Amino acid sequence: SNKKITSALLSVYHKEGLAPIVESLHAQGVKLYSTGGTQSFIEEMGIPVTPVEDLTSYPSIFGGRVKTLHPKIFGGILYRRGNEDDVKTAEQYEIAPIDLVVVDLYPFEETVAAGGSADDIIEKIDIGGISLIRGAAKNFEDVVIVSHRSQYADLLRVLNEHSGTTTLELRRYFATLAFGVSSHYDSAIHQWFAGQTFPDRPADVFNFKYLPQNSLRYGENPHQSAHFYGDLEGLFDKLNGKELSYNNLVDVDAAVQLIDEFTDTTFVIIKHTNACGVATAPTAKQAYLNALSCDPVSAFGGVIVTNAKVDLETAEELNKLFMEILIAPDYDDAAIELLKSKKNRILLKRKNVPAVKHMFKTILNGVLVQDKDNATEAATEMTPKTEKVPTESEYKALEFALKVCKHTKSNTIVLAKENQLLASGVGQTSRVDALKQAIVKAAEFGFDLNGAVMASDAFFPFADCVEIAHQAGVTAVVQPGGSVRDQDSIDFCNKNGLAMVFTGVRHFKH
Ligand code: 93A
Repeated sequence: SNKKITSALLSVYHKEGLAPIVESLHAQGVKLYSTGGTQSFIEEMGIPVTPVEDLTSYPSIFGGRVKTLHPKIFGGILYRRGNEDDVKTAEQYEIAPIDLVVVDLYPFEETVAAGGSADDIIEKIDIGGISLIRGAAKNFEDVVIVSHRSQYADLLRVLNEHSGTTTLELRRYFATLAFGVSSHYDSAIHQWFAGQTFPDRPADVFNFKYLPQNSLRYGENPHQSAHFYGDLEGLFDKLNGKELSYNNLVDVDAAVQLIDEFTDTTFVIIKHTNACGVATAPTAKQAYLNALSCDPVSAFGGVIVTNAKVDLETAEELNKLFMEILIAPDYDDAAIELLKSKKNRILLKRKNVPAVKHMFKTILNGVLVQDKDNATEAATEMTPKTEKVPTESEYKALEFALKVCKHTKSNTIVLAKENQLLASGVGQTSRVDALKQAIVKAAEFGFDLNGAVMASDAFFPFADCVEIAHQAGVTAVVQPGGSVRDQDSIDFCNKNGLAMVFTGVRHFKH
């Protein structure tokens, strides 16, 4: 099944890198065919070449739209050299074999990226080239297909080190690359058309599968293999540390989403996608220390994110904690030096690039797509439902609590004060359990809940949550409202002097 290349069709858009291939083919005595521009390029090198027009007896017509689409060309590529009938037919119609096809397609994606007009873009839909690629790849038994200029180096090795002889295995390898090229090319065309035809469909539904594929060492657990489709380098500069794992990436996403809720100097500590520490303070160091104090046990091995530049005094505190990842918009030089002292510690410097606008989740035999939860309710969007109205400080605390609540797994209850998360109950099957968990945690880490506020991701179907919260010292509550029994909770608050506001916006996170 070893085959020596005796003839080649070259039809390439970008001519760079082609000269050494032409020289080498010529030196091996390979007969060359080519299309107009490629033909001129070869002729300028002083090397003989047969124009495809001589094979087809047709000129290039319709502005080049039809140049290679002809049985003499496709027959020469596709006939089975080992099939008697095919060989006879080839003789009968004087179809010469083409053993090597080198194509570099019209630059469709580049034209879209450069903001070309629709006419311009459509003209860049390659027909003949893609057909040459498909045909030659299909007949990998007999034909070598080089489908992109990035494969020239591979081809040169075949020519120079193996005198143009290929194994079946190698031809199959080139065919595999070729179908990758053709499917990518057609996907890009589909993506562009879909964007024009269905302008309201989320663009990243079409886009995400075109993102670079990164192999991960493993998935959520070591026995699961995994990939990340995305452009991490576009989002972060990695200044230090090991490779990000699947779970790291999931936590980085959670961290970034939560920190983006805050404008004042804030630190967030994430553990398994939930916040176990959040605090806003006048200085970065204070914000970090307050966030850490929320639950220093959970913070161990966590992912930390801040919206402030990390200075040396903050780095000195951070350096005492074992953490997986630190994300910041910037670092002082001295801070980075110190933090680099642990070689596995991942230090990310965040770039100011927006992430995708939609969320995907596989379920059953399909994918759910939804907008991200971009709603954040300010105090002005909170409607008091009780006789007592929250104080200014309570309103600030309610806003703070709600931001954290929104980014915590349901069912969730968040207890907070003005600038600090005190405790939360996360991912519970009942909201009462979430509240009880939060109260126990707050006590464990020494927080007095008197005067604290409570946020709930969804409405209270019974008065039990406000009752338990009141016993723990909570004085103000924010919830979406909307239960048929809202009045039960309102009545309890009125009787016991709590303030409660409704937002009308639910923040489930499953
Ligand atoms: O317009 S096409 O789809 N019609 C064709 O028959 C055809 N054959 C090759 N474009 C066609 N090609 C493409 O022309 C190749 O894929 C390559 O990108 C380009 C090379 O043209 P030239 O050699 O004239 O520069």
